[in-house]
Amino acid sequence: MKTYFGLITWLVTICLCAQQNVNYDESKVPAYVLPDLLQANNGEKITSTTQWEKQRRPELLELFASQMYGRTPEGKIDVAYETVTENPNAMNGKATSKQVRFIFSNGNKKIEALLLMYIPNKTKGKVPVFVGYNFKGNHSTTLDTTVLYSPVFHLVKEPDHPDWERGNQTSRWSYDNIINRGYAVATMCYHDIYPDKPELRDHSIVSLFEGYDPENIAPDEWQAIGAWAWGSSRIVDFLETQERIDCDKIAIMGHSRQGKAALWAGAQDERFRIVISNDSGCGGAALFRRKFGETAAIINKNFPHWFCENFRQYNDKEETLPVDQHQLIALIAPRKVYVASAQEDLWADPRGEFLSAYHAGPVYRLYGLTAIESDGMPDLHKPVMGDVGYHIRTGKHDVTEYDWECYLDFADRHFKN
Ligand code: GTR
Repeated sequence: MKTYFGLITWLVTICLCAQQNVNYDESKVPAYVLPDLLQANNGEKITSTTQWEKQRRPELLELFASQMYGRTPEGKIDVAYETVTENPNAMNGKATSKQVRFIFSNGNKKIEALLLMYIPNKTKGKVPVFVGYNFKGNHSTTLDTTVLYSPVFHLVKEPDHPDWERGNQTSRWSYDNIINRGYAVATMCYHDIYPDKPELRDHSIVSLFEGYDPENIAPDEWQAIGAWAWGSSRIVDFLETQERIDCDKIAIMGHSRQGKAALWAGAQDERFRIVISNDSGCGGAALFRRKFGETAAIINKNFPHWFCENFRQYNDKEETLPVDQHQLIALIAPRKVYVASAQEDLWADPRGEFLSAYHAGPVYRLYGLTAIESDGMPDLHKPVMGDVGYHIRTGKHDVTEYDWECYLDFADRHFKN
């Protein structure tokens, strides 16, 4: 069954690429000039971290908000937490599990989400934590039968799709390894925050905010990626209430569309001390100007509910974007950032993902931190781990045990010294 679905996904991707004229040829990458990280809009050179923080960083945040991901509303909505289960003997006694219902409300309407946490028992006191969304429900990340289904399961589940079955995404969540190495983990199904279909916007948390009008969307209004980023910050708000969690050591890990959201969350919310992008590709770590693999036009067509409307004006005109993705990565400085690619994941443009991490370097150097030194890609399975990290592994678009090993090593380096 799984192989059958794998084959279908592969065929669909091939057909989409053929239809959409996708470039996979490095020699056809156009010559491009990246927008300058360290030159302010008024032409001034940025030479200090103060100037970066006061002048250039806010300018770039504004551009990403108004031109790409949409603006995160400043208003707040109420969030209540209800602990649904707590088990001190989860994972054969190695961990304490917790399931917590988040109830978002604006007074008239409520939306619920479900957080699943595992906290190591062996380590006493506060522990660092990985935050990350799962794609198919908390129950898909583990065989633990006490783990509940996502509140929007009935709305988003593809009928008979094996990935939605209990435990079918366990390979993407190295819970054993994470717990053994002394980290907690907190995950939520991303559909709980914004069910990933344009027609389900009314079921998203976006619909709770003041001014929400499904018939009238402002060109810079936030969409799904903005909402997912917002939701991960709400997970952090909750973690701040948890006595076992070390809130100075929060990492966020996002895969693919969630890698895009993780980078945007990390750019906006400085409580994320490590930001990890796993195969995030177009609209995530990959440089738009390379036009390699998925492009702005393709992503806006296939996922019209991910980016703000303003972003559509850059379809087939990436060179006119006032930003590129190295600047998104630089917004995370001086906090740590890690970008990962997979060799066969050409759709996500591994080289473009690497180059973004590389070109974020000038801002890390401004802080006296270690950036990626060379624009030559590291060999397969040879991670680079300074303050900016990168690896490329063999295989497909996925999150693997190997990826987690690297993220844990990177976190050890920055959280345990
Ligand atoms: C693809 C999309 C990518 C990536 C991926 C995923 O279909 O084109 O941008 O986000 O989905 O999230 O798995």
